[in-house]
Amino acid sequence: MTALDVRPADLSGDDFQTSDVHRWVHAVAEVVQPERVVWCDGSAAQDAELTALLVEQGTFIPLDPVQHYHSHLVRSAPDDVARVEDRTYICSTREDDAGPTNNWREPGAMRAELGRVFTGSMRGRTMYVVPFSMGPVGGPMSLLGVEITDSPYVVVSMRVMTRIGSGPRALLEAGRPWVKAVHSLGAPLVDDAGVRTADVPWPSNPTKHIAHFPETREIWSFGSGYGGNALLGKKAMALRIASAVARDEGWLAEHMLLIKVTSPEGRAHHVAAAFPSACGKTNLAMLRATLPGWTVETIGDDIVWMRQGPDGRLRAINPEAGLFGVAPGTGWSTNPTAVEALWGNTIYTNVALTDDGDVWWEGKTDAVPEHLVDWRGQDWTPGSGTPAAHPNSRFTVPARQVPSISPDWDSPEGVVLDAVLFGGRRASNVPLVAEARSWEHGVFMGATVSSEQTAAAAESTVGVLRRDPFAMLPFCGYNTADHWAHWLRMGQQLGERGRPRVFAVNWFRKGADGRYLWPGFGENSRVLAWVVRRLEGRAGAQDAPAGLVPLPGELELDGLDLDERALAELFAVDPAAWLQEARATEEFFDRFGDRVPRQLREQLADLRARLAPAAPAAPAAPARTAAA
Ligand code: GTP
Ligand code: SPV
Ligand code: MN
Repeated sequence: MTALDVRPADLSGDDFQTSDVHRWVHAVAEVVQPERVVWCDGSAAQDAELTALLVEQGTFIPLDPVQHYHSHLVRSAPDDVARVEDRTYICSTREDDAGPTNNWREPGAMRAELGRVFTGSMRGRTMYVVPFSMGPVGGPMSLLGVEITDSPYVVVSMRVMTRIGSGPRALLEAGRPWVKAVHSLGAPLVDDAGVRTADVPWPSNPTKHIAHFPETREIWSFGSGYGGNALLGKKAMALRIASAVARDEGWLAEHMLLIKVTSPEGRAHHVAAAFPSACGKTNLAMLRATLPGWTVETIGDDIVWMRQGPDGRLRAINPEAGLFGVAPGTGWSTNPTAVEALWGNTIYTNVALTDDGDVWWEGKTDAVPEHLVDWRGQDWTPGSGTPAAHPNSRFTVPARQVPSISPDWDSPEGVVLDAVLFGGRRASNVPLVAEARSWEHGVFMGATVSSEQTAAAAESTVGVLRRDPFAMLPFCGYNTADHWAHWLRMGQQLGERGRPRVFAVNWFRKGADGRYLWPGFGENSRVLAWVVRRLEGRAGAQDAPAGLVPLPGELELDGLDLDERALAELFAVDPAAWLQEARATEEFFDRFGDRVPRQLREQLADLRARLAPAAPAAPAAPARTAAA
């Protein structure tokens, strides 16, 4: 058997520039042996056909059409509910180029293994060919891809999440560069003996491989139909492959949201923020400001591509066209904008079904329904003792349905980026907000992001603190220490005038009673307002170990029910805990050996010096009322 011999000679090596999509599709089909091949044109008619097929085979449960226009519920297999980080590989030629935080596989060995599992993997199924664009079709910052998949659920989801069909197809056939992505559920309907088996609503395979070849810009995903494992335009291409392309070409592909913040004076600023999975990107992206006069518009909620523009400033786009948002915790009281976006054309995965054909998840409403069918299809009552919706249940919805979407959200040239925020779930230590003292300090802030784990990864231990540099731990397609060096280089390339200012934020600090100190959600507008005032040179700051924190009175807290003690705790510095954190950072850096940029070691030394007993005492917490 030939191990994945599907790279025609003219497509190998660095030469992904010349495309021969038809030859490639033909070559893949020879390996996976589908019953038929269907090219996806992105049309509403084809979408309707696939939707009808999904309903017919029991994958899609149609929701009540009055409450939910053209919307469906899907229940995945119970063992296929999140990204599988321990089955996700970076297959660079050199192990060092994947680095210690990625699973590395030697490309030849991986191809042999993939050849084994992909051979005949689509027998009895339809092979769909989905040409797509990440970013507006033909835009200067966009990239093309082709996903081959045997999952109609993936096709209809890709139609929401990316721009698919004849537009991208015309461009790649005209010879534009493109990324190759092959996805198979690994559940052929016809076995080696030619015997046919019945299909199931959510086919998958207990063995999963999500393999990336950054050097040939290829993705091979086997065995899972879920989210980032299967919608290959998203994490696989727009982050893992794109980050490696961006390193080579001098731009950035990051796990960030992107918003436009407008001050009461009508001045607009663009802010990107990197938070780990299920740590509040979608919520901040759709924030409804509680602070009078401020507005936030949505541009993106998960991925941002950034490039230096002709004017020298950093420009940013959201390469996606839809949202694959965490359902639990998204409700009228926390994120009404997201709830409004879900008026129709929505695919819900692993949420609960109400008795009247509506969907429900923990946190959607304060009142808990008396009876539900849970995400596994079983009867559920409030006394069941298990969540009705899976903690990583998601909604898939077109970005244009978000009421707060910015008119610039799909501008091909992107928006000028003014600030970058880094954050995570941190019950202790990390203050509500701090500005970086320099670009190098900002990169240090990004490199030292850590966060209590969420259900977004299948094998995560929820709540355990883990290092998640730049919120890219599972998404960086190359050595993470090289990613830090790349950010330092980008700062040089952009210069003082071109680069955004950098801040660290933390909405998740807890008091001794275990409750969040900061109300979060819409109230985060108060932090955004301080960030914007800093950009405008209108807000003061004082030095603290974490960075520059608001001067007393400069964080606008009027109308907020936050007591003095909570405010002090939000900015409190425990030098012993910080020194321990510095030790942990050193150990983390040591994993990367001499690839850690000198500037980051210097930042760590500087942090330690600031924490040393001889250093001046920690600054006063921002006071409640404005300093006269
Ligand atoms: P991915 O799509 O996985 O990359 O994640 P995301 O960062 O977009 O996650 P999302 O915004 O959907 O995060 C959802 C979770 O964060 C929910 O449990 C929310 O309740 C919680 N959350 C979001 N914003 C806040 C906040 O300001 N404060 C608190 N305490 N929780 C928040
Ligand atoms: C994440 O886990 O960060 C997501 C969801 O955005 S997935 O696309 O499944 O990776
Ligand atoms: Mn994400």
